[in-house]
Formats: sequence, C-alpha cells, structure tokens
Amino acid sequence: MRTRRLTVGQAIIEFLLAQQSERDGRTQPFIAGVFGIFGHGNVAGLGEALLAARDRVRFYLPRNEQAMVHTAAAFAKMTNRLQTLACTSSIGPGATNMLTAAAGATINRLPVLLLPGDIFATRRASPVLQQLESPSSLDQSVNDCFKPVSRFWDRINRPEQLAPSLLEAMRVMTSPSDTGAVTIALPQDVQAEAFDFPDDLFAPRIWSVPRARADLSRLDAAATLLTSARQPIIVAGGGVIYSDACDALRRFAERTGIAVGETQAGKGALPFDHPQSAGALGVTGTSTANRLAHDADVVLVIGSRLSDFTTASNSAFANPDVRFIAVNVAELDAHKRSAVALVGDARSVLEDLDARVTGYQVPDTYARALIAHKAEWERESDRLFAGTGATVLSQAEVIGAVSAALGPRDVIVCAAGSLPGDLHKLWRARDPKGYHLEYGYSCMGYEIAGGLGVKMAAPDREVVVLVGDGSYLMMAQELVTAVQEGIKITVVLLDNHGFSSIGGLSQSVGCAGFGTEYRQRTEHGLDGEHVAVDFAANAASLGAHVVSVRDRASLPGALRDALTSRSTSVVVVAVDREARVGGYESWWDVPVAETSALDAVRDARAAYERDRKRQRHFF
Ligand SMILES: Cc1ncc(C[n+]2csc(CCOP(=O)(O)OP(=O)(O)O)c2C)c(N)n1
Ligand SMILES: [Mg+2]
Repeated sequence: MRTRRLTVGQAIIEFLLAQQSERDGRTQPFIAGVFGIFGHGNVAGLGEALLAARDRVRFYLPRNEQAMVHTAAAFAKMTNRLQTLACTSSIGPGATNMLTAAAGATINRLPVLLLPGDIFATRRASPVLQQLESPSSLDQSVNDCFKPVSRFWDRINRPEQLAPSLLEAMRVMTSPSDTGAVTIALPQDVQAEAFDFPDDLFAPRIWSVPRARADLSRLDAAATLLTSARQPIIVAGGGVIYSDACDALRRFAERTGIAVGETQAGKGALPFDHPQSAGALGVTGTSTANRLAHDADVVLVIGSRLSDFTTASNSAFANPDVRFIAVNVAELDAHKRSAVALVGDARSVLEDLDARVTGYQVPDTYARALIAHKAEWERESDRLFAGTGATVLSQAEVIGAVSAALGPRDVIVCAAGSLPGDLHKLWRARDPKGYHLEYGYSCMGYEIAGGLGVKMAAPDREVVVLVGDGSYLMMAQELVTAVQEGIKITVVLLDNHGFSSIGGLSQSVGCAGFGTEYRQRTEHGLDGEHVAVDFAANAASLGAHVVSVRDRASLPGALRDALTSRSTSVVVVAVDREARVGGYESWWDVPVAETSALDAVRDARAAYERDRKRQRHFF
C-alpha cells in the first residue's frame, strides 16, 4: 500500500480538497474554503497545513467564531447544500463560540464542517490553557458540548482514527436527511502528529446526492387521498428549494389548481404573483394562506418540519376531518401529524405523485376563492407599503422601498426580530433563492455573517441584509470581514431602540414591554431617555460606506446610493417601533402566567385560555 507521511492537519486539508458533490450530473468541490481563528489549539496543526496549501485552498479570517459558522451555513443554504465551508477554531472559548451557530446549522439542516481544537490527547501537559477539567473523567472537554447540536461528532485521539471519521463526516454532510453540523474535535498534539496515511484516502471522491423515490403503495394511498380532496392546500417548505423542485411544484400546482402556502424556508418556491401562490402560511402568514389552511381537508406538506410557526401552534388546520400527506427525505418529518409518509426527495416524489393524480382539479368555488383572497392580500400589502404618513417611517414602508429597489434575482437576508414576520407576509419573492431567512433558529447575529456567506456563494447577485438594531449590536463585526475580502453586501439597519418584536409580544402577554427597550437606567429601572447609539459612526468605523436616511423622501436615494456603491454599505434608517404589521387570522402559543397580581396579565391569560381552544392534536 502506498502511503503519504503527513500530519493529521495536513491530511485533513488534502482529503477535503479531493471531495466533490454531485447531483443531476453536476459536480462541484464540496468544501469551497476554510474559515478560521487561530490560537494554541490549531495554529501549529491546521494552521501549518493551511499555510502549506494556501495556493490550493482559500483561507478566510473572520472576526468571531460564531459568525464564521453562520457564514458557512448561509453559504451551504445558498448552494442548496451542495457545497459548504470548513471552520477551524482553537480550543476552549474559540470552540464554544461555534456552538450557537452549530445548533443553527443542524436545526436548519445545513451542512457545516467544524474543526475545533481540543485538549492534549497525551494528557502530558494537562491542564492546558483554557482546559475545563472534570473531577469524574479525563476524557471530557468543552467540545463534548457539540454532541447534541451535531449530526456527527468525533474526536481524533490517534491518526489512525482520521480516515473513517472523515468519510463518515462527508456521508453525513452530503446526506439530504442526515445533514447538519459535523464536528471533528482535534486535540492540538494530534493535529501536529505525523502518520503514514494510505494514498487512497486522498484520491478524488464524488459524493452523489440522491433523489430517493417514495414507496409505491404509499404513493398510491396519497394519490387516492389527494384526489378525494375538495379543499386541499400544499405547504411548501425549505426542502422544495433544496431539492430544486420548484418547477415540479409549479407544474403540479398548475395542473391541479391547488394553492401553495409557504414556510419561511420555502418562501420563493413559487413567485409571489403565480396564480397558485397563497403566500406565507402560519403565525406570520397571509390571510390568503391562513384561510385556505383553516378549511383544508387534505394538506400536502413538502419538505417542511412543520414548526409551530407553520402550523400556528397546531391551530392552523381547523377542519375536523383534515388529513396530511408529507413528502420528506427525513422519516422524522414525513410521519408528523400521522401523515401518509412519502419518504423521498421532493422533486422525485412530486413527479411520481403528479403521474398518479392526472385529471384531478380543485372545484371551481375553490379556484374563485383563491383569486379573491389573493387580490385582497395584494391590496393589503400595498396599503402597508404606503406607510402611515407619520414622521418616523414604518418598517413595512422600508420593506416596500427595498423591494422596489431590487431586481428579481437579488437576495434579501434576515433572521430575527420583527423583520422576519413582516418579510414573510409582505416580501414579493420572485426567485427561489431571493428570500434567505434563517428562521429555524432565528438567531440574532446571523444576518450580516449570513449575508457574507450568501454573497460568497452567489457573487453575481445583489445581497441585501435587513437587520434590526438589536441583532446589529449583537454581531456587526463581520462588516470588517466583508470589507477585508472586498465582498460587497448592503445592510439596511432598522433602528427602533431595541426589541420591537419581543416588546409587542411582551405587551400581548400583559408584561407591558418590560425589558425590551434600550433606555437609560433611572431610579425606577430602565425607563429613561433612549440610549443614544450612533449606528452610522459605528458602521463607518468598521470600514463600511454609510448612508443615513433622514426622512421618507431620502429613502429611495439612500438605497440606490448603497446598492450602486462598490463597497460594503450600511443604510441606517429609524423606524417606528409601534407601527407593527398585525397578524392575519393566526395564533402563536406563548403561555401567559396563570396567576399574577397584574390586571393586564390576568386579561391576557383569559384571552390565552380562549385562544388555546383552537389548538389541536393530530393522532
Ligand atoms: C441570539 C438570540 N437571543 C435572543 C433572541 C430572542 N429575540 C428574538 S427577536 C429579539 C429582538 C430583536 O431585536 P431587533 O434586532 O432590534 O429587532 P426588532 O425586534 O426591533 O425588530 C430577541 C431578543 C434571539 N432570537 N436570538
Ligand atoms: Mg430593534
């Protein structure tokens, strides 16, 4: 057997360089680059290997380990999971900084490869700087925290363990059903250790991403159920987009006339103005989709994990006889709500189902109701885009202006706050990759780091990050990375002095917005003047081109200025915290205190108990 003498760090880089993914006959390198922040846990191991291979693998230096994993996840999402980035960190805090974003990647079913440094395998120098010691085990480090948030986890204590671990890591990352964060913890001594690795490990390898077909008898059962439906609805989730099944979905919807409601991850599966598009579904849904869901007798779920935001905490589907059919690569998801489980790839299954429901059409009354609901929603969106006329702009108005400034292929990126709900309802998506919402984890701080990953994956598209002041203050520093790399993104920062979203939620549970505004402390609490933050100066200090919006009239010009600038730009706009977009025939289960001295809480509890009666079990 021919071998190559390499360190473990060098072997990892050589292996990663040889991995490709393939689907529908197209191949691409699976790992498109490596992000990393060095410390003693990785500088001499992977650091040396990256230096030696710098002409063949691009190394990116970010500002924060959590952010680099968000960037990798966004990159993977934008490439429909056919590519990702690797992330290396030192041991201890550098490693645990990645935890939050690892959970985000796994929840969103996005492949990311995490390579945290780890404590000495030999233990000779223990405890090393930043080592957390356990009185009950020497075989534990902070990297064990990655186990529940990773879809595959390993620690390489001997070089011989590396080959099976890397192969398993690749299998998981390229598996549509198992994918998520993959963590290989690398003790700092082992990273630098040399070993005679078999040459075959470094041979080019193509990981084909399959299009699994569903069980035939279940397809027949699903077709029988669907063709009996008088009020069906399709729920399109992220799986439709990841599987590149948007055209198949469009054909299916056109032929059957069934309306398509979209989850946050599925938005854009159909263009907003397609006749069968019912728009956003669920807690942050449109009146169109939520009314259709309310009456639906058969729900065809495609590529969704049916989170509470989609099902309106299990209140969205009110028809007592409603039945579900669920298409999903993951058995876990396909069986939810006692659905007829079609375990397989969204595109393949849609094609097979299509062939079995030939001639089926929704009733005329249904088709007419869909047209009327859509027209009503269009008028409602226009009303919200027109704004309130108040001195301070409403968030909906800003969304309308951003929408008007962008082309059909441009991408908006967002994750947390009140923006995701408003965007889900109002954004007029025209391209399956044009609406990039991280709403599986809804992680404040994802936005700018994520925007960077989106732009790296799609340099030919304009990328606009919409971010609240709260999220911006949590993680704005990747603006520096964007500037350093010459990767142009546009950030629209909406300043409303804190948490408008949670402020509104707090009011709705009787808690008066407590602790959700950025105000100076007084003797009574946090109820003084607004905390003055100069966002324009802050963004400028990080190297961004900054445009401040003074009034309504200057907003379109400011957006144009930012979009046409060659540099990463930030548009700072103040918005009215109380001018919220309401809910549309929906509900979200947030339990209210059952006993309280506050009248507002007792009232909210009474309303909660009333509303909760809408919640259903699906056995
Ligand atoms: C990391 C993280 N911490 C806390 C939350 C809970 N949370 C959701 S939205 C939000 C406030 C977001 O504030 P901002 O970005 O200003 O948006 P706004 O609500 O004002 O629209 C908080 C604290 C979260 N989603 N992520
Ligand atoms: Mg805010």
